[in-house]
Amino acid sequence: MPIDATQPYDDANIFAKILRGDIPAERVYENDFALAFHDIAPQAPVHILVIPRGPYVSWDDFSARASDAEIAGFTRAVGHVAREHVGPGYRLLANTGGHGGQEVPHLHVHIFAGAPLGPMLA
Ligand code: IU
Repeated sequence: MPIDATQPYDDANIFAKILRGDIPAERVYENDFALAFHDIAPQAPVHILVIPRGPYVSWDDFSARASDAEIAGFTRAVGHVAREHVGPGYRLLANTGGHGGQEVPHLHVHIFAGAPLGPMLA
């Protein structure tokens, strides 16, 4: 069920639990501001999610409230994973809110790679 991207942050969400180490994830990379791990149901040969450590529901929320250091640290983490762990070429995606089809209410950027991906929208 897609979420409302304007809802308050709920720290019982599944990615908050991964960040706390309450449930496992196949971690790829982390820095002070972000964590990257393999998606549990990959939609490409390589499918990695990058999430900020801070409590942000969506891209809307993160871009409005996060500090410059958080935005820089998160962006650098996405870039690091894309450069070092995938390729050649990749796709970034941040589903946001209802029409965006966002399911998990903690901001995540999908990195898809590992094969030619074709056109984005059917
Ligand atoms: P979405 O952008 O909110 O639709 O993507 C959520 C993603 O989180 C989706 O690709 C799921 O497979 C993935 N995921 C996960 O990796 N681990 C989980 O425990 C759950 C969802 I729940």
